[in-house]
This record gives sequence, structure tokens and C-alpha cells, in this order.
Amino acid sequence: MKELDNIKESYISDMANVKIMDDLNNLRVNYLGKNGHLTTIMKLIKDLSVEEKKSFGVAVNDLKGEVTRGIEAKTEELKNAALLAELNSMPKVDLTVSSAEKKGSLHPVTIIQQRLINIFRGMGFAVEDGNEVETEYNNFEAVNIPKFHPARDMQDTFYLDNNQVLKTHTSASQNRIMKKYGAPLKVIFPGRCFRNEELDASHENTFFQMEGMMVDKNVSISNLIYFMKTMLSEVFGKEVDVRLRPGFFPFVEPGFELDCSCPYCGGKGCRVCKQGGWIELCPCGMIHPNVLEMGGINPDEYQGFAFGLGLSRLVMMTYGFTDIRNLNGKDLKVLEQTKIK
Ligand code: FA5
Repeated sequence: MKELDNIKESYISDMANVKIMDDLNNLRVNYLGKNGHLTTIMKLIKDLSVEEKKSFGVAVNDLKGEVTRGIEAKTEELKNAALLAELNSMPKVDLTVSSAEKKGSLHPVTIIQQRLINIFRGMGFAVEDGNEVETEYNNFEAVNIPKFHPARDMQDTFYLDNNQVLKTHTSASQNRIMKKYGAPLKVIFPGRCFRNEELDASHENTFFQMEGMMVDKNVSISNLIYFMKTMLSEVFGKEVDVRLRPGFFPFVEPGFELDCSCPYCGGKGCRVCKQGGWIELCPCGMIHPNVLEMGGINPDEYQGFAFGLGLSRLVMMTYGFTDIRNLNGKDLKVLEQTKIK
């Protein structure tokens, strides 16, 4: 039938002009839609003889099938072309180039902190995390440093509008720990501290400490010495001696500076211990009764010790850093030297 031939011819030409999906959708509507050529042509069927009706129906259906298959094939073709265009527009990746050669490593502070945690866990201590932003109360009042106490001058820091501060020492967590655990307790809590400092090779405004507390009945200075000696011997991998000198901290009574016999020269004197044979490592003392009481622990029943190890300084000593600022710096060579082998 001539009309059907015309439709086929215009379909072939329209299909040849399809460039994008919208063209193809228009073509689908024009030929297969409700008012499309292959739908409206069926109106002619009523004027045909029975025989003609049959062959006309078959021919229209054949052409519909051809158009449907043509549309499917074109859809696939357009999708592939779009994908190819997208791939071509992407930056080229050369899979033969070897991957990044530099491997990451743990920060020296993390390494030593983890080592200390393992040692204290082995001695039955729990491990806690402290806040970096603390209430002024916890940082000072709760450790027996009331407002206007001169000890605050040595630990100046950032004061926030809401009575909070960037914590100046890990002792700021003592009160929370005591309230959380009650007595008896054995806990360590490492953390980052902040002070308004004159910066030099051994003073940073941001540094790490590791605090420890043990509270029980009949705890004495001997327990403190035992744990400190065991911990330091483990850290340095050899037996070290410790000694106590008087030191003042309002939250301990008596308070001490704990020195450790130099693990590098065995006490004979070297560069690390500045020829003195001893290294000042860890302020500590017996927890002041006021501090226990503020933490909800009865000082008549319980005693305890606390220590505040200068973790950043211990890291410096362990790896031979001569300037503490390298620990917070971005020089990768520093980290590479301390990679765990
Ligand atoms: C304190 O911070 C006490 N809270 C420690 C303490 C805890 C005493 C429990 C008694 C009982 P001190 O200000 O001395 O004390 O700091 C402790 C250690 O932190 C120092 O020995 C030093 O190793 C380290 N440290 C202090 N200030 C800095 C700083 N600016 N940069 C690097 N390390 C520092």
C-alpha cells in the first residue's frame, strides 16, 4: 500500500536524522504514539476488502515491529555514545604509574602514648580520655587552685565566654574521674594541654601530658615509687632508679618532682641528662584531701597518689628531639625518623 510505503520512507529518513535522545523520543511519538502515523493509518482499514484487511494488518504490524526495534537499537547507540563522550572528557589515568611511594606512620607522641597505655593496662589501670575544653572549675578550683591563686599565673590559657578554658594540664580531669569511678580507682588519662607560654625548644603552647591516679585504702608514697619505677623501666627497656625531690602543686600534699636515673648513660652523666646523671620527668604526689573530697571521696578513709607525666618531653627524650616544636610541625622527615620498624 502506497501510504504505508510513504510512512516507511519517512521513518528511514527521520531515523537517519536522530542525533540525541529528544529526537528519538519525538520519532517514537510521531510513529507509535496515539496520533502517530502507524496508529492513524489503521483508520484506512475500514475501506478495504476482507483479504486486503488481513495483509494490511500484517504489513502495519511488521512496520511497527521494525520501528520499535529501530528505536531500541538507536537508544543503545545513543547511550553508548554518551558514555564514550563522558569517558573521553575525564582526566586520563595512567595505570602503569606506581602508587604513592611514601607510606604514612604513627606520630611519635601516639607511639609513646600507646606504649605507656599498654604498660599501665598491664598493671591494672583503666584508660580514660579527657576533655580538651574544660570548665574553669575542673581545671583549677577542683584541684585546689582557687580564683586568684598565684599557681594560676603559671598556667595561663585561653578563657572562653562560658566559663570554660582550654585545659592547661591533664589534672583537669581528676575531678570527673573520681566522680565517675569512686574509690578505689586506678586510672590513667593522657591528653593534649594548652598554655600561653614563651615558646622555646622545650616549651610549646600545645603539648601532651599523661596523668595517672590511684586511690585506695593504705596507698602510700611507696606505691607511687613502685609504679613510677616499673613504668619507666618498661618505657626505656632497662632497669632505672627514681628519686623524689620536693615540688609544689596545690593539689598534692606532699608534692614531688620525680627524677629518673639517666637511661642513656646509666647515671654517669651525658648530653641527655646534662651531665647530672638524673632526668626530671614527672611531677607527682599524694592527692590533697581537699581534692579527694571535691571528687566525692572520703579522705579519712582513702588516700591516693597522682602524677602528671610530660608526655611530649618523654617523646623528645626517647627519640632525641632537640626542639619540642618539631612535634607539632609539618616536617615529614621528623616522622620518618620515628617510623616503627
Ligand atoms: C602539672 O601540669 C601538674 N598538673 C602535674 C601533676 C599532676 C603534679 C599530678 C602532681 C600530681 P607541670 O606544670 O610541671 O605540672 O607540668 C607537668 C609536665 O608537663 C612538665 O614536667 C613538663 O614535662 C610538661 N610541660 C609543662 N609545660 C609544658 C610546655 N609548655 N611544653 C611542653 N611540656 C610542658
